[in-house]
Amino acid sequence: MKLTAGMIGLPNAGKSTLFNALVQTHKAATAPYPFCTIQPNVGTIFVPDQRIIRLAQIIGSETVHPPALEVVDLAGLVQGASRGEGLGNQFLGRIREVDALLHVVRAFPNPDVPHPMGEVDPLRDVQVVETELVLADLELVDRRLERLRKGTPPGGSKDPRLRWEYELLGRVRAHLNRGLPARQLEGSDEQKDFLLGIGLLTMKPQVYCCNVEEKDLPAGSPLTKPLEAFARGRGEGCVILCAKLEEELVMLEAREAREYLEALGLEARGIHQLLQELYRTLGLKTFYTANEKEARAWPFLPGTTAWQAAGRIHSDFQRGFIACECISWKELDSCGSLSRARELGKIRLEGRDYLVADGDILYIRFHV
Ligand SMILES: Nc1nc2c(ncn2[C@@H]2O[C@H](COP(=O)(O)OP(=O)(O)O)[C@@H](O)[C@H]2O)c(=O)[nH]1
Ligand SMILES: [Mg+2]
Repeated sequence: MKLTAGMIGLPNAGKSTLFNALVQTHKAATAPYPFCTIQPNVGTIFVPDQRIIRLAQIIGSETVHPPALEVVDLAGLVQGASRGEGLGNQFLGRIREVDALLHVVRAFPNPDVPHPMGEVDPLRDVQVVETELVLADLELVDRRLERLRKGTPPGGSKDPRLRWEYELLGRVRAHLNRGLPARQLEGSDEQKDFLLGIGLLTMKPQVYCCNVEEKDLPAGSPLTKPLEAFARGRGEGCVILCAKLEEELVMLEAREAREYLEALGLEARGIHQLLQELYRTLGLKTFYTANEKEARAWPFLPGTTAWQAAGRIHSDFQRGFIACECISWKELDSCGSLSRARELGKIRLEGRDYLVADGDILYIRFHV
């Protein structure tokens, strides 16, 4: 199971350009026409991770597999999508399937690329897209409330679970009606899980990605400030990058790319920051497995047990799970080798209910 980020934004925001940079291919066609992207493009993206490089060194692994996420380049959203405009409903259905949203926002002025709303205004664009998502969510909430009402006897339901749902949906409805995304509503974890589970689009964690002209790196421009302030106010991530530059960088050798970045006075690729922000927004942690053949990083959500982790690695590991040998990356790094760590008694033996921690290196003992 890979976690998936879906790219949303108005047509010509630079989604396909950024997608190409992220998956390091030229799979998605880019062009200055709305609806150039019709079939969603799916690709794998790797999150930069220093720990796995050191881990592979210590163990002597032949190959290295950094944490991987899946990214989907969705068709552009236009005003009226919730009423079926553009590729409307089909598009909104695709968003329901992803775990997080990468909201690409145009902040490059280039007059050769038409803007669907006439002029470049990042905050307004975000609000246009958000309004469509809010309207789609309102429709979904109304349908559910209608169903609940139909099944309810006069005087109200006696079932506490239905009353709970009814009350929660009523609160969400009022919140959405004020134009606000469902994820900004206060609530318990149980309520949040429920709202995610029924497929509310505005519940999905979101990272804003401001696509600027190269000259506006790394700090952004007067155009990006209102959106940055808006994201900050909500406690959401907003990354400034230039999709075109990112796309050029992936075509260069690593050394050339570094020199190019240095010449521009930049410390790192924008997509690295974007991926880290995405990881943080999803609340992801990483565990590792490593042998002579390969070192592999596994993104996971907090609350994952050793038994569940075993199942991620191989179904046999889970079926025949006996125990799990475990050492933190930090301990292994300071011991310098697995044998040394064993001598020092740093390798713990954990049972199936052990809660995996960020940076754990796991060796599953199993018998089938
Ligand atoms: N000047 C400039 N043009 C860009 C940038 N990113 C994308 N474009 C151009 O904008 C047009 C639309 O980009 P595309 O990635 O297809 O947008 P999408 O509709 O959101 O998928 C293409 O002609 C791109 O070359 C950028 O950062 N700067
Ligand atoms: Mg596109």
